[in-house]
Amino acid sequence: MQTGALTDTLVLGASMQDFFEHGLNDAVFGASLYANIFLAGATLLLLMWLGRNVKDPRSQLIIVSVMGISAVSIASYSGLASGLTLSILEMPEGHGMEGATQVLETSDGAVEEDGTMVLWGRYLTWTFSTPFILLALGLIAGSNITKIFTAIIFDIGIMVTGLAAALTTSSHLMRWWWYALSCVYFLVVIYILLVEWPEDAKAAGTVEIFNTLKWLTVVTWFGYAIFWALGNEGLAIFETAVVTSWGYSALDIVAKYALSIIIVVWVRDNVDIISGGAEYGATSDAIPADD
Ligand code: RET
Repeated sequence: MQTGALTDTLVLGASMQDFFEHGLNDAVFGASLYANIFLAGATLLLLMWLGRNVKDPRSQLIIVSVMGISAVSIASYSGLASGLTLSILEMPEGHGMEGATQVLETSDGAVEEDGTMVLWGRYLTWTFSTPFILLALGLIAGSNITKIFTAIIFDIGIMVTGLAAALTTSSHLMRWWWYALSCVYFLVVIYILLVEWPEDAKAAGTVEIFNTLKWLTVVTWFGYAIFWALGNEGLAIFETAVVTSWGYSALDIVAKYALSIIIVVWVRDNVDIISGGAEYGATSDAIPADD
């Protein structure tokens, strides 16, 4: 914390350095971040190694896409660990964390701040990582560009409105309004995953692997939505940022790293299915003229 004649008399928010030190000094909280930096890095290297001999461009696109998930994840968790993308926010009237305080373990000792800790960098970076998941799933399902684009656009909508829900401190109702909006976008993505893409995957001959990936994705993605609602940003059933943070970190392990490894192992062994068919992934039945 900064000290000095003027600043001593002001109520200061926690500094970026305080958050950084808290991540180092609170082992349980810090582990939820640092473990994921390590896991994302290790997954990225493993995926590079697993996919090293794949030459088919369409299969490579799927592999590059899932590598993008871990690459974004490293940046995401680095943002949180460095103290750049988290804040202590005072929740509005009626919220379960109204009037809460948060203790940060800094190197100068414990510092108590009014508010609850919000790791908003997660929602920001999910905006960039989750489209990679959907691109890979859409390509595996052999879907067309229209459906893939629709899924990705609504997915970005989920994350941006989720970020708004997390950061709104003016009104309790408005927080849940953002949450509801995010859920509407979420249902569009779930519809594509559960109804549209399984049909496409049947035609593409990838229905078996697609179904595995689909359930892994749908179940974990519902987990994120439920965790937000129960955590310190929502109903505050889990009151501390540590439980909320670990919840998301644990979900990430399945939704990102396990999913990526399953995808690359499958693609590597099924390049012929992925690249098969002249109309594969086309948006219409039209066949380009060969003149
Ligand atoms: C929020 C809160 C608002 C309502 C909904 C949410 C859904 C989040 C999801 C997150 C998935 C994240 C993944 C990250 C991997 O990098 C934003 C929590 C519906 C589905 C898979």
